[in-house]
Amino acid sequence: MEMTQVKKLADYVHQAEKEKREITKITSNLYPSLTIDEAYLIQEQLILDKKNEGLRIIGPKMGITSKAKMKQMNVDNPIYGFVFDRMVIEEDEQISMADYIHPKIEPEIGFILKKDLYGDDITVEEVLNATKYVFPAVEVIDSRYENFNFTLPDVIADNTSAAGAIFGYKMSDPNSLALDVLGASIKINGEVKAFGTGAAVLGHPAESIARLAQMLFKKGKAVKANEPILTGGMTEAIMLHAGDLVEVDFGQLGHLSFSVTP
Ligand code: 0L1
Ligand code: MG
Repeated sequence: MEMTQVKKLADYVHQAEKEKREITKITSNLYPSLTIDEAYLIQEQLILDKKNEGLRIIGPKMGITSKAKMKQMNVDNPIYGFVFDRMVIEEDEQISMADYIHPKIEPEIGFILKKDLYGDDITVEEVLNATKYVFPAVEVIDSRYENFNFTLPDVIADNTSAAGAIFGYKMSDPNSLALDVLGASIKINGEVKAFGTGAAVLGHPAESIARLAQMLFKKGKAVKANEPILTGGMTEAIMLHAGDLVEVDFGQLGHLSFSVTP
């Protein structure tokens, strides 16, 4: 793919994100043959463009980490993107629908490493030994594509729908909790909308970090210490609406709640 095309497509999704407007997926007409490698080139250009506008990466996020989602998209591997500073929502803030196109939320287990992880054969045990803290988190995803309708390369180019993140303040020792059997529920206006466990994330959320290390290793990069990492949704993503009071309960890991304004 020509660099001019990479830049054009990065700008296509970037403008849609800034203007909070839906676009047709890249593979519909603009570039039907888009491959995964080309999609990551577009994502890298998008990241560069955001940095040139003064935004800063806070940490990586994993996507398509559940068997159900992989089956739905007919893929075997998860994908990654990045959370930027402007996407971070403080624990006690409200979420405004006006900041998004059609936001959905996912409960996720966040990790902070105490040392970089670099390699393509890192084990769950090695990830846990390298982990400083785990914490409750909620990711806001807001695909820039109409009706969340995309192929895998489309969503990679769109920075894996990254749009917002609430990082809970409560930090836990990763070895004090069984992260695969830990549950998370989403209640909206008092009604349970979704429930899942850490095992929904590639069998164990630490495996998600191992897979992130594997993918970054191919690019000569490490999973960095001291950055919050979103490991992937423990439940299906739930659509937000103005007026929602959202309560996300992660049991021993903690609890997050927020309201949604127009
Ligand atoms: O974080 C995620 O798992 C979402 C990845 C992109 C898929 C989507 O937007 O539903
Ligand atoms: Mg997610």
